[in-house]
Amino acid sequence: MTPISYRLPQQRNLVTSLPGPRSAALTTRRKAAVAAGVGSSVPVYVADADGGVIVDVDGNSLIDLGSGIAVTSVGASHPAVAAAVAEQAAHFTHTCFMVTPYEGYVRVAEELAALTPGQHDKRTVLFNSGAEAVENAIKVARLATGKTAVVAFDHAYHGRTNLTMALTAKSMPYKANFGPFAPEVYRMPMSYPYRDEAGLTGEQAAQRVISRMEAQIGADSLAAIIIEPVQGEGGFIVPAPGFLGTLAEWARQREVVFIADEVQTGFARTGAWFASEHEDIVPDIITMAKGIAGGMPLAAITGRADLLDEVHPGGLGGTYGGNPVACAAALATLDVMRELDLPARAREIEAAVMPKLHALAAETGVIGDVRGRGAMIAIELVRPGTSEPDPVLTKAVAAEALSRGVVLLTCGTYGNVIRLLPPLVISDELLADGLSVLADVLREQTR
Ligand code: PLZ
Repeated sequence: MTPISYRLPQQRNLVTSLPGPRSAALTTRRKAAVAAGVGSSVPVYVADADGGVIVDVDGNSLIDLGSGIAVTSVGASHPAVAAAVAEQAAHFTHTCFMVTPYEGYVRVAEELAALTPGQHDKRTVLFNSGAEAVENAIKVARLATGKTAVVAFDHAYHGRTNLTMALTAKSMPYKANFGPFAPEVYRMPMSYPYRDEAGLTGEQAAQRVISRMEAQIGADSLAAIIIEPVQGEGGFIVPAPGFLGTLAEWARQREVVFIADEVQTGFARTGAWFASEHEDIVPDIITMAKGIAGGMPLAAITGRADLLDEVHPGGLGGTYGGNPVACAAALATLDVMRELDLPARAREIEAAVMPKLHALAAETGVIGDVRGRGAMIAIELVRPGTSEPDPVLTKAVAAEALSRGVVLLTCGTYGNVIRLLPPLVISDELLADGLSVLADVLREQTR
């Protein structure tokens, strides 16, 4: 990787036990002021963050292996992003693109047309969150096709708004008691190589979906298929090769809009600009957010011009969508990603991490599967000698790693997946230290 200069020392350093007294005091205040429904995986409060470290209000330096859920790929305070934000904020923070437009929005749209897969004519709309991007991709697909049904998959995560809750698979905590949900959403079996019957190919897994779609919905009623090319919250599930391509081809022939939800996988995370590229998929519409703007809230849909331009003027938008400060941050972030060749850096991280996790699997016997792409890597924890999920061990490992100064996120339908999503600018040394803590903890917990 091109050498990076960091503002904060890139070291794990604990000066109190966790949470320290200042974090504990904030937790008390929080309980009296913030709704209980908002959780935090880690009970320490942040004072600063840079590169691969998070410094808490008690002065502890933690290794960040989560990037705020795959957001801060260029770090949480990259100087180029911070400067672009300050510069734009000094001029105007908002005018509303639907009232008085500005160039930053147009430039982001031009960038996304060039970066996303496919050479076709494309159009873009900007939003504030991944869920909002997903909602709007479905709106466009329905209007453009004149059809209503939408297919989503087992283990899918697409957001917390009403339509995206309907698309999301997991009940607890995302959906339970929040219904009724939006209608015309159909759920299909995902390709999940670790848990599918042995030898099931991607094409066969796709045929299983296709025959169900034809029997239960019919292509004449189906507006869109939405899928994460590597599933995120559901457990970093990488479908078998050929699964995505077979579905995309079936959709293309039947005028079903193929939507790739790349909110978590996009922007260099998986070792390519977009995960669709690993399978040579050219989605009709791509949803994006998270990594796009170095931590500022921005989301987008980019897709076929003929689909997006079907929508009547005024049919898409929102007060803050494509906020000028967020657009400035995105333009700076994309420059940094190119300058540092972060897709290549994600592949380097994969090459450094995968062998260590495979060795740990052989040693401990509780890792049923090691999977992922680029710097989106996971281990699925199971009871020894079985494929039975072990969510208790998973939770214990994340908690113990935190107490030693490593922020590790979990995920998965069964709560038994530890996922690694380090900032792509993390140093080799810090990444190695974080992994050695994970290894130590897992060895101790399974002894
Ligand atoms: N699509 C593929 O991963 C967000 C959400 C965590 P928003 N994932 C993290 C949580 O518990 O809320 C996500 C995603 C994919 C859509 C979304 C939604 O993006 O920006 O959180 O709305």
